[in-house]
Amino acid sequence: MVDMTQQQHSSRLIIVSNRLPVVIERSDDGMSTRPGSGGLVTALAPVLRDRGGIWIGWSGLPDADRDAVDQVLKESSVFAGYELRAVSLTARELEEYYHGFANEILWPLFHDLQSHCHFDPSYWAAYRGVNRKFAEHIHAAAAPDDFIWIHDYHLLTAATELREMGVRNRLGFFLHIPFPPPDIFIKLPWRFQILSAMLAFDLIGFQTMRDKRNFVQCVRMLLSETRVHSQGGFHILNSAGREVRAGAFPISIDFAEFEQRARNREVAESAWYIHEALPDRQIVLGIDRLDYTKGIPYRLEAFRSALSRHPEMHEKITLVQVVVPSRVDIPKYNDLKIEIERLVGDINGEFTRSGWVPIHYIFRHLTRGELLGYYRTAEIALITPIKDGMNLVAKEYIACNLEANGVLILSEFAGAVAQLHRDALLVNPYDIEGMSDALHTAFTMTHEERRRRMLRLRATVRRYDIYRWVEGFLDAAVSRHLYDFPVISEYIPPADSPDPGVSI
Ligand code: GDG
Repeated sequence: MVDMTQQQHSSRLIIVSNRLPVVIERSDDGMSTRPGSGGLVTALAPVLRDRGGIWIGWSGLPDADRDAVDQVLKESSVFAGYELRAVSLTARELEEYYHGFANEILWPLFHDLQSHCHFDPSYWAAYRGVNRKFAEHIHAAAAPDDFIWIHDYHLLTAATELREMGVRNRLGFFLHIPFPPPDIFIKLPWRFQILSAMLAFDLIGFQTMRDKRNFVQCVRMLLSETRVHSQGGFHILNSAGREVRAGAFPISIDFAEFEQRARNREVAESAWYIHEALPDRQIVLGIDRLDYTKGIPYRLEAFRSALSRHPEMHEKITLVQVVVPSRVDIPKYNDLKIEIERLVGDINGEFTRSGWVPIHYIFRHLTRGELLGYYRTAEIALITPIKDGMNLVAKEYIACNLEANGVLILSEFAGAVAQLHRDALLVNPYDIEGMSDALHTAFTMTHEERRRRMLRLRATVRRYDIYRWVEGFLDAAVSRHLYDFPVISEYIPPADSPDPGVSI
């Protein structure tokens, strides 16, 4: 593998994402910034500093004063060690490109929820316009040798805009969310435009083989003049004299950092207090942003089913369900919140006994310390999205499970399943009784079995961490070799088992 840090830095790295990796705050004294959280920025920052680099993204403030934003970013750039450049968006652009096209069309469609889509034609024009705006900023910033790495579903058409502007740089793209199968993708009124725009990149990274396969099948079906073959783990697509490579690069976390922080005293104390308040019971942890892709209502029904079918679990198990507020001003999201709260109320009303409330429901953002405390102390993590690009919560739980006594129950439709399927308990997130069985299996699993599985899960996530992911993508962009990822064979539910979730 090419060590990017040892390359001579003639080629800078330009990262482009919808949001910048800093949060800009307004106050009476003007503007200030604080670092955003997340493994992506932690992993990319050293590479950006070393090679020289620029991060381009929206400032996070609609209709903001450009000069003031540029000034505050200039100061933060010195601190970050690489340059931060803002793309400014109007409130209207934000409404139509971000809330509209990205989050009312691409987000639900790419998570197989076409009935949630709102195919408003004005959103498409805004999406193209904002992608062009991003492209203009990239064009202005890039030198001919720079490698440009664009992230996620907000910017699918940026490369074609760049090519129209005459930009010849190598362009990489990584999709953080799933790519849907052809039957679903063809519902998109702008399916040809989106797909052909993607072919303006040189390297397209997906989270899993499943997503890469879906993309290739869509290209085969809709862009029949494109020739496709596979080579060295990539799919190579040839169209209009250009070659595009598609590969699977499962994203990960900074394992060492999570492990180390989970070990510190504040987290150990927080973990101790959580269990002290819930003595003699196993804690089942669910943590999700308020979103209909997370499968929260089915999960609550599964917990209800487990309590109904297995009375021996009463008073011995507590579900801590954290829901992080998100988009509550949108009616669909508020409806979901009401549904979750109704279910929690119903289940608690039915099963609560003196000294035991089966579901502890938290509707707020946890501090990092609280989050790690829950990760460290929960005996079971219940992660059941109906579809998810990867799901970093699963990997973070594993990294923080220092005692190696936790059980991971994981949806078959989370991208993380491709790497973790051997040692997690897999469930179909629509199968309430299957999930209820998996909860019982986890609850009764022996200490030895838990340990055996968790140690292997930890070894996998430790080995394939976020640094390896960054290195692998950049390596593939430069050297044309496939990233060595033996553990991401596509997960297919076993045909001979009627209930893969609990077959061990
Ligand atoms: C996309 C894809 C893909 C959550 N609650 C709290 C909190 N979190 C942090 C977790 C984790 C992150 O948020 C959520 O990570 P996910 O992987 O679930 O998803 P996203 O970043 O939203 O979205 C996803 C990912 O991109 C990466 O490619 O895995 O599939 O949808 O890091 O720790 N953090 C704190 N308090 C909380 O209450 N502090």
